Amino acid sequence: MERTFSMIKPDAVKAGHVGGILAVLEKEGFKIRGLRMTHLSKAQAGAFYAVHRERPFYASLVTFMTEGPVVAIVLDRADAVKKLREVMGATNPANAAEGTIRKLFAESIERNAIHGSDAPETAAQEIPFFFTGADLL
Ligand code: FUP
Repeated sequence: MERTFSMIKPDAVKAGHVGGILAVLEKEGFKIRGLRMTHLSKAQAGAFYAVHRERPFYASLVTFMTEGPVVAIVLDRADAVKKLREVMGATNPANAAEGTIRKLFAESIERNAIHGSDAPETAAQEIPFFFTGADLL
């Protein structure tokens, strides 16, 4: 079993796709171990995406990530990090494969419905950003 972190972004929450996205994740064999809805502050969104702070899209991304609530999710599965990235699809939904979450639910490269950790080490940093041990199974 491997653990990873995911987040349903404000575009997908607003459009009513929380249930649809969780259904895809469960169908693909992920076990939900933590689930929390929250509304990120600018400081929180800026810190979460600090790795992108020099990129031209950073300010716009932070504004988008604070426009409404998100759903933070902790997921367990064999090969969870790699499998989640596959199920999410390409960053730009125009390039995402059929059946992927971004193909099904994303609006654009910025408003792309879902986040998924890019490595087990990243997941281990991102999970405590949203959850304390007592919130997790
Ligand atoms: P991903 O891991 O697929 O979420 O993609 P990245 O880590 O490359 O990018 C993180 C987030 O930055 C994306 F989900 C959306 C945003 N982004 C943009 O808004 N514009 C870009 O050109 C690239 C990324």
